[in-house]
Amino acid sequence: MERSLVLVKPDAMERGLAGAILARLQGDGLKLTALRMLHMDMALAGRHYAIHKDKPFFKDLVDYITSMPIVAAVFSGEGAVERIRKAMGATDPARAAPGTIRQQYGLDIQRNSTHASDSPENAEKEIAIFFKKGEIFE
Ligand code: 3AN
Repeated sequence: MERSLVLVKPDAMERGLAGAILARLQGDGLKLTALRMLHMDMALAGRHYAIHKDKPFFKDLVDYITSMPIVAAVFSGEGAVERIRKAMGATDPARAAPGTIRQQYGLDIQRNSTHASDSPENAEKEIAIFFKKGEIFE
């Protein structure tokens, strides 16, 4: 079964939206198969955002994602990666389609409430950063 890593980011945690975001994805028929609350440190953030390490916004992004505890989850289902990215909407909440999570909750391109894996291959890499095998319940 296809899997995706979902993060509820600091702006959403601060506003008490973790439950609403997880419930929304469960309501879309995706199965919650792992869940964890953690405070990401610089090393973990650097691994998770490795592809952005040369971008001008990298430092801000790492400072932001390490600013408070977040929720990490694995969702499983057929076509999970694409379905979750659709439910979340565009990276920039201002451009996210009506009814999407980022359109509803996102504040700006950095404080966009959620992260989701962008391909099944990256999902497996990202899941391995946050969860051990025994912590995922298919
Ligand atoms: P997505 O999260 O939609 O896959 P990515 O992977 O392009 O988007 O970007 C990862 C994260 O980096 C975004 N969620 C956002 O928080 C941040 N980000 C992306 N582009 C910018 C930008 N131009 N300025 C500030 N932050 C950005």
